[in-house]
Amino acid sequence: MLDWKTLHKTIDGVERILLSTHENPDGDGLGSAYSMYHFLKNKGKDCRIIQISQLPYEYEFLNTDQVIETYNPETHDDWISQVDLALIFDVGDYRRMRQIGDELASNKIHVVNIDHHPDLSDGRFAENFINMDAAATGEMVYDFMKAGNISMTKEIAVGIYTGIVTDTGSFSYSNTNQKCHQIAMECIEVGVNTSQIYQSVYENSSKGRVALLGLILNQIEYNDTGELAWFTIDQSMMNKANATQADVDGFTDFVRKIRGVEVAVMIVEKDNNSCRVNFRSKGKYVINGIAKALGGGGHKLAAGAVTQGSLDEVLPKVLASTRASLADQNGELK
Ligand SMILES: [Mn+2]
Repeated sequence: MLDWKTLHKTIDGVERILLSTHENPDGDGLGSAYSMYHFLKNKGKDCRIIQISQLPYEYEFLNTDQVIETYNPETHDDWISQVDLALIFDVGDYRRMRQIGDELASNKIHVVNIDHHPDLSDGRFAENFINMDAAATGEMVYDFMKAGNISMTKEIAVGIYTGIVTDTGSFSYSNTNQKCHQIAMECIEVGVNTSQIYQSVYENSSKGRVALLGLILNQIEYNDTGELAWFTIDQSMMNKANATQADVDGFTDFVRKIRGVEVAVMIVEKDNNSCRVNFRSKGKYVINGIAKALGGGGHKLAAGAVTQGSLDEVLPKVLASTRASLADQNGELK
């Protein structure tokens, strides 16, 4: 059990608090920050959610009163330099805060990590609250509220519910457990509109996203056994579909749905010298070791990395290490 009471005490002793999450934020990081924001506002704290990326459209429903800000050095650095505390959600790696992390470090701010991923940035956080058994960071925020006897408000519940529903794929992935459903029940009791959140997150695809999906569907490749499926997205496809980096989120989950596919891999060309790689597994194979070897990390069945090199360089490297890992786990010769 994590010592959430200590965190409550830390918060009670300070005034100005920054909340943040990783670049390309998802429902868990944003929802967790949103819950905590409302808890802290209710306590009269001076707090802001500032994150590095453009807010994905499907999470605009969390942006009531424009509480989720995209980092801008000119308007934020002064405020950030004077915070007493920073609470970072779901980040996995300190570096995934980008310039916000640099600002916090150069101002020697006390930075607390709240996450269900292992921390890949050893020692960068002043304090770590890590629970790798939690289905979502939102579940940890729930535990934090319970430990402080905080009653759920609708706003706190909306954030927690969003974190859990997105990280469990709407209560479908193997990390879904009884507690997820129990928390969901509590959220519904205080008025969370679950179908509205579902529609915002899952029935809100941009036309660019659908056009890009159309381009990849004919390009999925498989290994001999059909257990491994992969596809790539280069810059020309992004341009043709008029898609953004955020539009590719979820494509790997989509390919994992194919019958017989155990592991799905997506490689997206970010620029001429770096690629984003995502791995999803149905459960037969653990894939975060492959992601870690590429400089990333994540969960056993959902992981990723941003790795140096052009798409032409990265693709064979990723396929070789994935094939080798699958063969190892199958006990076969490479
Ligand atoms: Mn998460």
